[in-house]
Amino acid sequence: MKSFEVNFDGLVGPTHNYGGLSFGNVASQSNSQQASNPKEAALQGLEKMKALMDMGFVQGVLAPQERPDVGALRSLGFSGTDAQVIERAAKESMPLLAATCSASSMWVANAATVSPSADTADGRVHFTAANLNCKFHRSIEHPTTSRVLGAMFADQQHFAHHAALPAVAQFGDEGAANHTRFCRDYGEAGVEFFVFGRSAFDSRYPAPQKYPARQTLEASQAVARLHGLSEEGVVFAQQNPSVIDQGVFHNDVIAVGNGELLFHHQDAFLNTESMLDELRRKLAARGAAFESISVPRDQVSVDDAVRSYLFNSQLLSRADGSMLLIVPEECRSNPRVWQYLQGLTSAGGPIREVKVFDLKQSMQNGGGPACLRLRVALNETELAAVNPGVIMTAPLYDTLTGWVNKHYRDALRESDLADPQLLLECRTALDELTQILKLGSVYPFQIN
Ligand code: SUG
Repeated sequence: MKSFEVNFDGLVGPTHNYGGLSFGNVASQSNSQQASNPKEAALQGLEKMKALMDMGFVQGVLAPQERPDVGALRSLGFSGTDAQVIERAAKESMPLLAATCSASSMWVANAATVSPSADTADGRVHFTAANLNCKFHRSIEHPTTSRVLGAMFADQQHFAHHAALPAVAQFGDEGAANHTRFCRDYGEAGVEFFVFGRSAFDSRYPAPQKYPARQTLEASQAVARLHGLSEEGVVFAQQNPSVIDQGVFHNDVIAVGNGELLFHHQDAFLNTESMLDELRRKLAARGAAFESISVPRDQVSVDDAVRSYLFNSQLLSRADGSMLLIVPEECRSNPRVWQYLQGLTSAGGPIREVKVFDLKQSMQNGGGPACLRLRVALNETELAAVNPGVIMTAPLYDTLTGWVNKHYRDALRESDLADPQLLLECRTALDELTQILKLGSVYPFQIN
């Protein structure tokens, strides 16, 4: 049976703004308080989705969330009408209002961890929503994420959904951003690679000193158990704590994998050689020939990797067996990274072509091409069971660009977040979107 990797991209929400909310994420911190352009952000994302669809990849779309999150503000003691809740939060605690306005659900690589049916004990595709509990603005995403994923992958014969892990730092889970799957073919059993930043219970694992390690070993192990993965089908590896301290807040900022290939920075991991050996051995047992490309620090420094987002790229398999790398514009404007990429594609290795996309609006908050997509490997039967409303087509692209142009503002500053009209605009837009994507009622304002 044919199988595919489907990329579900997060649609940028109408409140996209630069709140400076993510300590440890260099871009988020350095662009704090700049004016954002939500319309441009959403259109840039849609353009990438359309381009991949036009290249022949199956492309899906994942809906944004209702913001400001009035329910979250109420849970923190702000009361009155929705407009009063927003007004009081703006007056008493702008940081809380900014957090509840973040459009951060667009980085759907953090929405969930997904294991394809070929890897799981019960032969279903498993999803665990990420608790994202390292940052308040992200910790409020998972209830709606679960409802949206449930509406997209509703068929229980093929899809199993798990609630987010307990919301404590010991089980900090950032979803697919710290998870990669290797395989010979998407439909065959593969090896799932979980990368963690620290251990919650075992002090033998070193931890970063300056910035938080968002993912724990214990969270990754729990997800692997929930998904029914076998011992031979998983590898756990620790991120190098010193790169976390240089701004690598997720593994997908320093490594990307696809098929039988891991493309990573020389300094990405601890105990790199033994980890690569384990991957090689476990993949060989699956009939796959694992390969890795290590980018040397003297060609591309960790700082260049963080600034350019070289590794936050999409590594895609083409019909002829070669691979394509989708990178952000920031890679072309960095001379060392661009030179490295020229060498890479002409070296006769698996990566033959690089395509560049302008995703500046998202990049300024630390979200590159890989952050914007959730990968779901599906066979033909499973793909047919996905809600067809969320699969990108030329007419859907036209409808969504029209929808963005109709509802989104082209400038948003912190002071605009206090405008109660923004909530109404968001609700009106999302109500229409649930009809476009045929999701049913997934948002708090629709359910209450
Ligand atoms: O969690 N930025 C996100 C970026 C997530 C990137 N995702 C992956 N690497 N997969 C984060 O740090 C910034 C929001 C702000 O500052 O307004 C933010 O949440």
